[in-house]
Amino acid sequence: MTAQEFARGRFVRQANRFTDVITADGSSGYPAESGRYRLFVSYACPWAHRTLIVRRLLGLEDAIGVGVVDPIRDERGWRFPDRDPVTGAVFLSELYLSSDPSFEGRYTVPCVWDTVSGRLVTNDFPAITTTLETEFAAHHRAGAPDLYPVALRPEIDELNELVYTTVNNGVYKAGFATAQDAYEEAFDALFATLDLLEERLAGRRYLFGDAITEADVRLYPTLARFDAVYHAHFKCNLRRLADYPNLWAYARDLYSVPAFGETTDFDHIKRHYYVTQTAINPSQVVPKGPLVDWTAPHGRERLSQG
Ligand SMILES: N[C@@H](CCC(=O)N[C@@H](CS)C(=O)NCC(=O)O)C(=O)O
Repeated sequence: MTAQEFARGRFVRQANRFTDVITADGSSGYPAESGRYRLFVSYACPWAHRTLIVRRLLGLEDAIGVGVVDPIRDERGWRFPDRDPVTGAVFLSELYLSSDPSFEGRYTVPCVWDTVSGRLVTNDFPAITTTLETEFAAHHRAGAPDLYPVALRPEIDELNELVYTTVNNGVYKAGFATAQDAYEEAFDALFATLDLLEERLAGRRYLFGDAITEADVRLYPTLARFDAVYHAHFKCNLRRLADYPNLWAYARDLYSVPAFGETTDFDHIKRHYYVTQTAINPSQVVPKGPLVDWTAPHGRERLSQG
């Protein structure tokens, strides 16, 4: 983590460097063709987790290949367990630096590689899921859900903004704060939003009613990591996810959907955070708990009207 990422004890996320866009009509120079792009992810990373969920929900597995990095990262950045078979890279940094030799930021997942031009197209994580949802529509499986319905976009975007600021990134702001006031501010905002979401989910199965949307895709990765990592490692310990009846049942409901459950790897998640983030866990010891049953019945079918 570089020094400029902290401002008075506050964690500040770096700007995304690669922001080219893939379009259905190819007008950007990157047409949404099947088999052309490769998505690089870590199962540990919540931002990458979103992209895996959406790829699976929409049936884009054949259209977009995936390369998974090792969960443990050292100062050289993400590493592939074996040489990536498509690009030949051992470290993700090779792909960043061959795309832009002057790149000086962190080599982050998720990112998308274009096999035709042989360069990174984007590491702009909020844009990756919506690109899969909109520009890749021609490649969706038959009967794929509409995760980003046009009529709901303003409301979804608004909720996503709150969830990003206070929950998805809020846990990082709490965990990486090096000043008491910065930590407490992030902590208070995080639990205020969780309280709000707990209430919202009392009467609706998903955040926007009976159907899963982009809003659920963005909230879930943080919930999946909450009790296993954020509660202890990031000091987000006012309550556990398991202490919120609706949010906890909602998270298990989503987990029961293969696109969510089968992309959730608690081993990668725990080892990554506790072993890699040595500034806040110098011993690199990985906790054994918590004992959580993600497959317990969630009982939320009753909230669906259909
Ligand atoms: N691209 C964003 C979000 C993605 C992100 O933070 N990914 C993390 C993993 S969760 C990463 O790849 N970090 C690599 C590093 O810090 O070296 C960022 O740069 O902050």
